[in-house]
Amino acid sequence: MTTRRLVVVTAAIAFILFSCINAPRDSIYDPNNPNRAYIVGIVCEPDSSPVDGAVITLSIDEQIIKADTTDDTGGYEIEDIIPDIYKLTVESPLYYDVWEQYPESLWAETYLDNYDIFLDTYVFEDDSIGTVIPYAFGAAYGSWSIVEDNGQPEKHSVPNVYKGEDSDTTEPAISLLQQTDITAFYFAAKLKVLSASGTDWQVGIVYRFQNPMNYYLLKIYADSIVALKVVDGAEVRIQGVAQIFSTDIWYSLAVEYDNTHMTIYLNNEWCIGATDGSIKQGQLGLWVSDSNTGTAASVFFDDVTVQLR
Ligand SMILES: [Ca+2]
Repeated sequence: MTTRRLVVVTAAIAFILFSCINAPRDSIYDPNNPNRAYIVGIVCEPDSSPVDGAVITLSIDEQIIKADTTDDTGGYEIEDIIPDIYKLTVESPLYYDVWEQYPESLWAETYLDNYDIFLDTYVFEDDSIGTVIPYAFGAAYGSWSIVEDNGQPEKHSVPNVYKGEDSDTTEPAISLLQQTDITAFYFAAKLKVLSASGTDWQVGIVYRFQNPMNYYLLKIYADSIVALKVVDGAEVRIQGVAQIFSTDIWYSLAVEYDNTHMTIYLNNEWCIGATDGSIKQGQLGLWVSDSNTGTAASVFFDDVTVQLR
């Protein structure tokens, strides 16, 4: 082999070796890839207003790898992320349950510029006992207050719950979330009727509430679940299903509503689908009624979820 040929062969081998050694740096899975992922975004409430002081964490197997805290504009930024699959969580010191996203693949060259996160569940943990109108709520008819309930912790966020009570024979008790003019949404709440209630208890959630005489209502009785609307003070049944409900048990009610179609879920399972768009928009809220003389309906509500569409 001539010297020149030896040099060429050596150079070729060196090039191949060099290429092999460096090849992984072009891989999105390589921790040495210089183009590491980042996430930038805003943490918001359901109405898009910013959440200050929310903590965003990236973790693997429950170990926190990176974290950031939102500023008063709700903004956060996590950079220089080692390529991997993460669990992304957001926790706010006030009012909300933990938000979680898993898996989130953050390989190199993953640039997430508008990763906005909506916290959507009101848990009442930061509203003091006795509060009549808790955070995010705006007005209440009848008797409402924040109380403690430490029972069945796996069924709801403890200890605080929002108690509604109706003891008169005329108007139901209604507490409304602050935001008005909501048309399309997902709205859910957990509720438990206390066994001290009379036999005529009726409880539920209201939506597109315009005034105490006009709104939609999803309510449960001891033996059925019914979607209806209240028009000029009179109930108009839309659709219902026979179902046994007991006191002292937590149930989850939810309504998903686009312009005209409502889908109703009981304990996170499809229950009723119906089309009705005569009331176009309004507030969301909680509802309790007992129309018998001498008895009252008492209900705990918790984990109220609002997602605007
Ligand atoms: Ca709670």
